[in-house]
Amino acid sequence: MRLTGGEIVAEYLIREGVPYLVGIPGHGNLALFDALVDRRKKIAAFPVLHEQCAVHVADAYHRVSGRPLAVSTSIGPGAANTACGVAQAYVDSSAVLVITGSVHTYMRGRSVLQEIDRTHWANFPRMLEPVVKQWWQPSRVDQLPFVLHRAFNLMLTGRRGPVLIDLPMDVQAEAADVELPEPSQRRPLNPPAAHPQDVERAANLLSRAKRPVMLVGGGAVTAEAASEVRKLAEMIGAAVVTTWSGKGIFPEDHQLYAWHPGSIGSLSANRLCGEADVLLAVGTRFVDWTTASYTQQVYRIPPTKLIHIDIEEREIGKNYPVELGIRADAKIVLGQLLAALADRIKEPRDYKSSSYFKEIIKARKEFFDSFRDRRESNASPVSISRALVEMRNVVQRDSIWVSGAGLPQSQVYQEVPFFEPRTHITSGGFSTMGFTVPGAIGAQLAAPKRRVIGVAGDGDFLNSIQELAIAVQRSLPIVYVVMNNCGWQSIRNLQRTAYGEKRVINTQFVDRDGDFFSPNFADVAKAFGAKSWRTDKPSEVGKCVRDALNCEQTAVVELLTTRDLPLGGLSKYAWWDVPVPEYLKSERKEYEKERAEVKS
Ligand SMILES: Cc1ncc(C[n+]2csc(CCOP(=O)(O)OP(=O)(O)O)c2C)c(N)n1
Ligand SMILES: [Mg+2]
Repeated sequence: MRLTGGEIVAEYLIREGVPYLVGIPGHGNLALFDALVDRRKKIAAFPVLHEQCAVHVADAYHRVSGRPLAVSTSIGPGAANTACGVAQAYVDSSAVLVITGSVHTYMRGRSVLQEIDRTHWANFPRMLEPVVKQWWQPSRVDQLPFVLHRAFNLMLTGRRGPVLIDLPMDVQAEAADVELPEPSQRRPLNPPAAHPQDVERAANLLSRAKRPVMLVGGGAVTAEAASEVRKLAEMIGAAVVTTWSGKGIFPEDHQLYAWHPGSIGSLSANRLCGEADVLLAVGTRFVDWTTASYTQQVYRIPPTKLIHIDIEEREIGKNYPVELGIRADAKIVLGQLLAALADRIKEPRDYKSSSYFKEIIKARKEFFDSFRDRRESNASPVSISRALVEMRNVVQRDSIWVSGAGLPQSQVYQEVPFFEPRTHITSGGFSTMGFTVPGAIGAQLAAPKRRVIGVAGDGDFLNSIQELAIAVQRSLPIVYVVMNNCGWQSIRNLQRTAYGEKRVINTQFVDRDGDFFSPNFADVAKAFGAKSWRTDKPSEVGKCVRDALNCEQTAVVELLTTRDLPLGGLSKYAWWDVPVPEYLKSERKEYEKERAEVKS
C-alpha cells in the first residue's frame, strides 16, 4: 500500500479505534492534518486553542474511557506548549499519543523556523523526555508502521503513560510502500498475575486480619478492578480508603468506606490506616499528600503489615517496607485473592456485627461532623463546602465531575461522595491548574450521554478559559461551576496559616487600591456564547446548577464564594511539610516543633 507518512498515522489511528486527533495545525503538521481530510468519516480532527489543553482533553478522555486519543501540534512553540499537559498525564499514568511536527530530515541543525538545535539538532523531544514513556523521531516513512505499533504497545501496557512521536515534515508528506500493522498482533494478551505462593501468603494475612484496610489508587481504576475491590472488602470486612486517582472506585455511600488518607484527607481514613493490622495497597504510590509527608500520622508500617500490589516494580517498597510486594495487574491479583479467600472463608463473614465495623461507622461520622459548620453554613458569599452539598443534591450519581488545582479540587475530593469509577476526574498527582475546562471537554467526548460538571476555581478557570469557546463551538452541554473567591485562595490560606496573617503576597486578585478584582465570569461566559448564572447565596446554588443542567448547552454557573476563614478554607487532618523561612522566628519554631512531634 502506498501511503504518505501522514496517511500511515491516520490509517493506523483508525485501526486502533482512535476517534479524534486533537490539536492545532501549523506548518509543522500540515501534511498530517491533511491526511484526515479524506478520512473524515473514520477519524475527526478536534480543535483546541492551546496545545497544553489538547493533552488535557486526551488525558481526561483516557481517564473516563480507558482509551487513548492522539494529539497533534506544529513544530516549536506548539510542541513546547504541550509540556505541562504531558507531565500531568505522565505523573498520573494516563495514556496519550503526542505527535509533534519536526524539522525536515535534510535540514536538521540549520536552524529552520522553530527548530531547537544548539546542543543537538531537532532537539525538541528532549524537552519532553522526562515525562514520556518513550519518544521516537523517525527519519524515514517506512519506519512509521514500526514506530506506531511500538507507541501503542508501550502507552497501553504495563503502567500507562504518554508517548511522543516527533514527526519530521518531510516524513509526513512523502510516501512509501508499506504494510500497516495489525494492532492485535503487536500486544500481549493478559496483564501479569501474581505467583500462586504470594496469593496464598496474602490470603493468609488478610483472612486473619482483625483491622484490615484497603487503600485503593488509580492503578485499580485503570485495571477495571471495581467489582473485585468491593467483593474483597465485603468478604473480609475491610475499611476502604482511596487516593485522588482512586476516588470513585468504591461507592462512597457504602458503610465500609472510610474516605481519604492524608492531610487534606479525613479523620476516619487516618485513624483506621494508623491502626490497621494489615494494609492492602492497590495501584498507589504513597505520595506525601496522602501520608502526612511520611510521618507517623497516617501509616505506621511496621507494625502494620503492608501488602502492596502494583503493575510497576518501582513502586513496591519505595516509601514503606512491604510484608509482601506483588508486581501484577490489580484486577487479576484481586481476583486471585478472592478465590484463595473463598477457600478459607466458607460462610460470608458477618462483618457488620464486628466492633471494627462500628469503629468505621463512628470514625466516618466524626469526620463529617468535623466540618458540618462549613457544609451547613447559610452565609453569603457561600462557602465552597455548602455549594458542593447543594451541587451533589442536583447532579446525578453517574455524572462526571472534573476539577483542577485549587480549593475546589481539594474539597470535591475531600467532601463530595462519588459512586462509580471514572466519575471523579482530577489533575491529582501533578495537580495542574487549568485542567478543568479542557478536562471536562475530554470527559464529555468520552461519555457523550453522561452529564459532565467542571468544578473550577477562578484561578484554574482563567488558566484555560479560552477552551470554553471550543465547548460552545461543539455544543457540549458541560456545566462549569466557577468558585470565584478573587484569587489563589488555597495558596493564600497557606501563606496565612503557615507564615502568618501578614505574609499574604500575590495571591489575591486586587486592583491598585487593594480592592478585590474579578472579571464577571457570568458575563464572560455569555460573550463566549455559553449560558450563565451567578449567585453568592447558598439557597440559590441548587437552582442555578439545575437550570444550567436543564439548558443542555455549555453553561457557566459563577458562585461568589467566601474568602474568610474558616468558611473559606478546608480541614486538615494531618501534617503536610510546608517549610517555613528561618527569619519568621515564631512560625519556624512552631513548624520545627510540629515536625519533631509528627516524626516520632
Ligand atoms: C499550573 C499551576 N500553577 C500553580 C499551581 C499552584 N497552585 C495550586 S492551587 C493554586 C490556586 C488555585 O486558585 P483557584 O483555582 O482560584 O482556586 P482557589 O484555591 O482560589 O479556590 C495554585 C496557584 C499549580 N498547581 N498549577
Ligand atoms: Mg480562587
